[in-house]
Amino acid sequence: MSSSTAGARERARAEALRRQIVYHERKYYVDNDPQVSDEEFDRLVRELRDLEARFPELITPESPTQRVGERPVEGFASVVHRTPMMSIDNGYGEDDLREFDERVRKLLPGRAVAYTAELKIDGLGIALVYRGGKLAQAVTRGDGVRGDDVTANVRTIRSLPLAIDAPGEVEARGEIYLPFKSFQALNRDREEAGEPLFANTRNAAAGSVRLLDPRLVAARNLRAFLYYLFIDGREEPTQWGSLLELKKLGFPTDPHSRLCPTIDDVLAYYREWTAKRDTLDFDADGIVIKVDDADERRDLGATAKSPRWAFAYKFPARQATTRVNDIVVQVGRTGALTPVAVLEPVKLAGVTISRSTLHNEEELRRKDIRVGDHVLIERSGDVIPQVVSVMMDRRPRGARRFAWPGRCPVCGSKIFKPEGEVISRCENASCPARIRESILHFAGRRAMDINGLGEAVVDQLLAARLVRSIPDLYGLELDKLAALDRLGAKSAGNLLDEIEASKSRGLARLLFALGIRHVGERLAQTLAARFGSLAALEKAGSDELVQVEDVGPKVAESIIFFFAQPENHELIERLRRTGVVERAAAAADGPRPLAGQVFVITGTLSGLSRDEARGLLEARGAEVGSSVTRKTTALIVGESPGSKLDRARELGVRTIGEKEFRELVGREG
Ligand code: 3B8
Repeated sequence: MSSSTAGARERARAEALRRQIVYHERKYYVDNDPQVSDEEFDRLVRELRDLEARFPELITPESPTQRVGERPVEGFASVVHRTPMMSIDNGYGEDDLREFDERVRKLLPGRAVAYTAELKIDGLGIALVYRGGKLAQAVTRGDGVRGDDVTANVRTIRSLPLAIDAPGEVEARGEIYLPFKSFQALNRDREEAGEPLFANTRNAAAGSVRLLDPRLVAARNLRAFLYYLFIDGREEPTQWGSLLELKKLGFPTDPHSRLCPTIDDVLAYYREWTAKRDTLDFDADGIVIKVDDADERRDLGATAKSPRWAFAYKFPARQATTRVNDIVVQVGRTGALTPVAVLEPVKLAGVTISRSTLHNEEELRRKDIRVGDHVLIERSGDVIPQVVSVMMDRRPRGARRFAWPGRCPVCGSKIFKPEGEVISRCENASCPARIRESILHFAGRRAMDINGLGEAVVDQLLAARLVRSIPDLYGLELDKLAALDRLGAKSAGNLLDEIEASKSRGLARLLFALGIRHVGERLAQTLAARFGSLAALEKAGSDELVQVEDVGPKVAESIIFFFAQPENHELIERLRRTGVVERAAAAADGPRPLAGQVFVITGTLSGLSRDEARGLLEARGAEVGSSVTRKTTALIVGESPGSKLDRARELGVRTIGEKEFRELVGREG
């Protein structure tokens, strides 16, 4: 490495890059209006990193490359808040809200009190302190008086500015949360890794902020909304003004907040969001209303616990009580044993619930759930229903404690629970339950995507002994298949076509479909790109594997272990003989009919997530951008399109509907 020092040119370039990156981060996270594709953005970051690597003297603590610390922290120091972070009084009924309004107006005679209505984000309260325009400290709410200094972790949240354009002492307060999608991805990864799942987004956000390694926090996609601002100890004249000022300073604020001149407007807001809460990509558990005027707020003051000028009006809890009819143990693809409560069916937020996972043996014991118990269940967001608690006063006399099995309930093999882990596993690789789940995983949408091979068909194939393991799928014959219940000649033919087509889905999907522990969808893509063939990956040693981004010693070991198992070796050999392995590798660099075209997606597509749509396009060589530019080939428009549609019209970019999109990627709806 040369030991030259940065000249004026490099210094200016680094500054320009920093300014651009910060600008784009802000457009993306704060204004919800990205200006460049992820690729273009990454290019800027890469250039800055390279420049800073060559000239370390150019690095500043506020550089966007300096969000993530290199080392784990030892723990979190306890910090006293400059002013206490109080909690808000809350209620559930319309009467509670009206009562709040009457109380407020009685205390402020002659005033026409206006309110700001905000969504109540179900996250983790945080206070950010900036001094001289730089993020100095981030402290959790804690008990309201003192919290934990989590600055190193909060710095990794890319939606929060490390520097703001305000020289004095600024304190901004708000809520850190985890979007649903990131929450689900996190739980999927944890499931694959055999780690316990987070019950809801709040626990996941809180758990993430308290990780000791900022590098792990950075990977969690935490977000934040700010709602409270002091500048040099002073507030803006109104709450609405605070929100505007926060945004002006570059802080993310919830775009759904509304200024409400009367309590009836607040009620309308509440009703609207009670109905629409499931359309949000984060979890909100109610609304918060605040007296808008700062003088009025000062006059109202606070009780010992809560301000008199704010009120949290919770959405109706998505809770219900029902009876536990049975407790069973399910065996997953990896052999993990999961206790499940079989419930007396009950309606909860429009969905009939008849089962609820109890996660693991420890959880079952901790909550002391017994067959015959009445339990309180809850659904938060679109998360699977959870048993919150047992209603002890309703426990029947004969309530039966569940005896944890000593052997696999399906195949009777020994079960194994590693020291220090909470999950026990069936170790028998040919356990029928494990085979069933492996086939379902293999055929799944995100894996080999064999349409029509769902639970009912797989169960029939196994029962009829037409399939005993994954490779058998590729030897199925039409007449035998058509003879199965409820599978006529036509659907049997379609299924065979799908199975045949699955051979060419590409190496990444095949790698994911194999169900190697710790190899999720994303890592499968990385590995496929890096190794290009299954044979090359099979031969890779630990040293070579850990060179790959996102592969640590634990993951490398798991990959090597997988290929070392004789039964996996045989599985792959058999897949090779059917042509799956070669065709998957060939498809990885197969035809790219959409190469050179750039698509952008807006709105929701029916029965297809954005990631899936993106996958379909990218698999055909197209690029998927995050914002409409002159280079965009076409904008794909789903239900409730956003501002990208306006932008496309402005630029005269072609728009296509869902039907046309499906034709484009050769996917019938
Ligand atoms: C005063 C105002 C506590 C809160 C507040 O989305 C106070 O305003 C508070 F003492 O906890 N979770 C919000 C949220 C939370 C609070 C708030 N505003 N939007 C939230």
